Amino acid sequence: MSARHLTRATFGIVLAGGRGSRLMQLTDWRAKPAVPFGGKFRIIDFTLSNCVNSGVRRIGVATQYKAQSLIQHLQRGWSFLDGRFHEFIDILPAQQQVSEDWYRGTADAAYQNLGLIRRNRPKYVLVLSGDHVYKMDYGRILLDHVQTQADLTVACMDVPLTEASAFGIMDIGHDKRVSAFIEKPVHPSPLPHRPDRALANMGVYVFNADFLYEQLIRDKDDPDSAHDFGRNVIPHCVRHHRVFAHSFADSCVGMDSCGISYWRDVGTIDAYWEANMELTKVTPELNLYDEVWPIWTHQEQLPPAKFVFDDDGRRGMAVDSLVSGGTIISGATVHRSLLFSRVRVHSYAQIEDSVILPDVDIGRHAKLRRVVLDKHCHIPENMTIGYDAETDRRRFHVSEHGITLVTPEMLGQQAHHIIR
Ligand code: ADQ
Ligand code: ADP
Repeated sequence: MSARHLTRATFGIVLAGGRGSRLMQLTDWRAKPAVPFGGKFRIIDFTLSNCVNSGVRRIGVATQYKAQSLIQHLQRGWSFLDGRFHEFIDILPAQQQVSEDWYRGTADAAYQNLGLIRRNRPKYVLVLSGDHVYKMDYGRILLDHVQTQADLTVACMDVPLTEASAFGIMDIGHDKRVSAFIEKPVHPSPLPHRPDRALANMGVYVFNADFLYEQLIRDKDDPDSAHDFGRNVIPHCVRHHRVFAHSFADSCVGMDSCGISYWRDVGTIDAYWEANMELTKVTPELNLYDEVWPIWTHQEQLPPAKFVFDDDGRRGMAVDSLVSGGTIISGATVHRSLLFSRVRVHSYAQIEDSVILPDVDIGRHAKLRRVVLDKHCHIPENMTIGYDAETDRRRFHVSEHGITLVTPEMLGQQAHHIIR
């Protein structure tokens, strides 16, 4: 059977209800999957693009926490799938449809939408997280899944042992059958031949559809379960059923030139800043220019980015930077930074190593270094951020590695969020 047949027989459910609280105030008003990334995308675009590019085009997105802007993004940017060809993205908000509860956990989010999944009669269900930035051809994990005759296949990659406690960690045999799985172990066990690495669950699961239904129905009545895939469903399946691992390295795409498997959690301000910064390198690991594997998103109709001399003849310029449509840099200098859409940078301002989200205005003589500026911030003239952590800490959030996060609220600028 070809990968194309398998992806067509698959329903994808994207879990997008988590808060992502380690992103601090960046997720005060939006769910983590809706956080802008890479100059013009939102985090969820990567998972959804993987689905669409792989040929998995029947998709449900389970939302819960602060879902308004996520839903808006999906409606505006992802409605191009054509129902006439049985292709769609359905938004699945927690709505107490089958019980009194909101989604109690990730498995419950799938359980509460069982009717909708079933109605589509898929052979396989692909369970995904909307939280990660990566490219993956899901056709390859589906092929593996069918070949090994698994009930469940879990995508995995090896991670440094020092970071392994943040993941579900598994042991596998020579045939790649998973023999043990522990969610976020305090003392993770290393890979047999690599004492410094451990095998991590990426949160990408392929279930035989009937098998998934049985597991979700069993789990929902288990009083000891938190109704979570990682904590409950996957460990149970590993103990009682045929669970196989699929190596991510075998299904990553679009990085042929460097051969590295790119996957980022971007779960903290530091990781978020770092992953954005990587894109300003001459040849980043994540190739956004890959025409074979485009990253789809909501495209606003905006004029091109503009760089102008100001009245004093100062050159407006940006180097080693990504600058989006509708942005104007006038008499200001920008280095190693990402400027999203509709940003204004005024004369004498200096921006370095920063991530500037849409609809931001940066006043004259402002100086920003290693800053993440949230949407709608207005930086007053002469303000300096990122040069003195002690001063910044009084008003803003300064991360462990010294990245300053600035939101409109921190600048005392709430009102225009609500009246737009
Ligand atoms: P975590 O990412 O910590 O670990 P979790 O917090 O459950 O697991 O989030 C998984 C996904 O579900 C995220 O995309 C999140 O947005 C979403 N989500 C969380 N709660 C939800 C809810 N109530 N309704 C809908 N969606 C919800 C998991 C696995 C680990 C694995 C890592 C890899 O459990 O074993 O190693 O992913 O990142
Ligand atoms: P994004 O589109 O990137 O998620 P927005 O700034 O548009 O970011 O905010 C997301 C949602 O949160 C919107 O519904 C917005 O109206 C709401 N919101 C943002 N800030 C506030 C605030 N201070 N008070 C009330 N609602 C807010």
